Amino acid sequence: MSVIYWEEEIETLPRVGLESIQLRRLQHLVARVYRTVEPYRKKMDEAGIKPDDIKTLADLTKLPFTAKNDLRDNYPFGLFTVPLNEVVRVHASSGTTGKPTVVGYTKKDIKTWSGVMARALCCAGATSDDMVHNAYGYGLFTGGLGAHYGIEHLGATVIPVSGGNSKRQITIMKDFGSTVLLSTPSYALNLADAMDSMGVDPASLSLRVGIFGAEPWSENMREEVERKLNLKATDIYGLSEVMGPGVAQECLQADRGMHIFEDHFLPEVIDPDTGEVLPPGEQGELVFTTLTKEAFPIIRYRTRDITSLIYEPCACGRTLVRMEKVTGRTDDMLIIRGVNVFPSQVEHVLVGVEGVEPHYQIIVEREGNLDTMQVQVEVSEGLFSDEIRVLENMTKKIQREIKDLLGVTCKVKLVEPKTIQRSEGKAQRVIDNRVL
Ligand code: DLL
Repeated sequence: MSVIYWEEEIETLPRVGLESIQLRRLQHLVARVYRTVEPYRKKMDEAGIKPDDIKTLADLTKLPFTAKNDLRDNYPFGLFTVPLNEVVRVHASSGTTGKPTVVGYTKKDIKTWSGVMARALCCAGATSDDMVHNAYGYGLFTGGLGAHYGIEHLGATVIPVSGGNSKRQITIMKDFGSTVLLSTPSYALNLADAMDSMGVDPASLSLRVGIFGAEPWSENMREEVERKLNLKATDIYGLSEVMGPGVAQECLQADRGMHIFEDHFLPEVIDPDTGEVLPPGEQGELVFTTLTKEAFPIIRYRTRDITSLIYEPCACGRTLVRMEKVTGRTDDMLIIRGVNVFPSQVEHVLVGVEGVEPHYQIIVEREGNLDTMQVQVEVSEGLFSDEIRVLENMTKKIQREIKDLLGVTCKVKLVEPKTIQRSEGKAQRVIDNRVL
């Protein structure tokens, strides 16, 4: 299979060349941010660091971190570096508590974003010949519009279908001949269900590749999605604070990891407790510094996403570092009676069990001083109408496998097909009823 690059020269640049571009851009960025954004200047002054102190890439660690709170404290536009009349678009992420975080883009930022997104599409094997079904939500969420502009920039045809109305989506896929699907992995499964209920065989469609992201998903989930939709499922990563979709993307050649578009987004992995930078390969919290953004650049942003960096060469020829699949977030880690549990680990177990559907929710309660975890999961139609004994065995099997993998005892409740709430965007995997 031949590799398609969007910007071959930069994507395959030897690291020395790449690092010299990164350093130049970093120095320029730090100077500009120091000059134009009061809250950044204040933090740097407090840390006793001036833009001129950034002499090598290693000096990045001298700069203070930026966290979600900094965005909230400066809501809505306090961290923008340009006047609002240069901002052509804003996006916002809702978050479950407090104020939303607001991000902005200049004309040039939109161009940069379309460029990295086109790169991501190419990385997944899409070309200008493709019919791209974009089922990420359009609106304040960066997924829909971010991907949309990248698809157009690539020269492919975009179907701006957004999320929801799954049956209509299947009809469109069939009639328009969609070849590439973009959606959250959980919504991809809803589309598979809709296909099934309409009696549409995925092999009769033209779908070839899926570009799924915006939420964590396990390897078992990948197999499930590939089987049910008859396509190759790839992972795309991004976050609004850094840009939106198109920060990193899996290629078709690597056996693991997403290439980070490091000429624009400079990654570090840190120990979330100490803030120390970890060596390549070690798992920790991902931190990003944007190198080219104008309206809303960000310095050492703590993403809370847990991953590690892979610097080994990739079979696709790209020299850009890869990040491992995100296993979870520092803030969605549940601590159940002292054991750290990520929803994605529970998913890994569930999706590997025959007869269980990939729709689940984890309910956490506090009984007395003890945290309890209940896993609710749908079982297939056939199994649900089976004898009680079969269901009991299944419950025990899941309980045992979770205990073996995670070391935590949980309750398992098998529920009827289609009873767990479906999402059109990001799935809500955890319901935390603890009053802490
Ligand atoms: O989710 C941007 C995006 C849209 C990425 C479409 C990919 C595709 P936010 O709403 O700001 O932006 O949420 C960002 O989502 O910090 C991760 O926790 C999570 N996330 C995004 N992509 C992945 C992924 C978009 N591939 C937050 N795997 C991030 C795991 C992901 N988690």
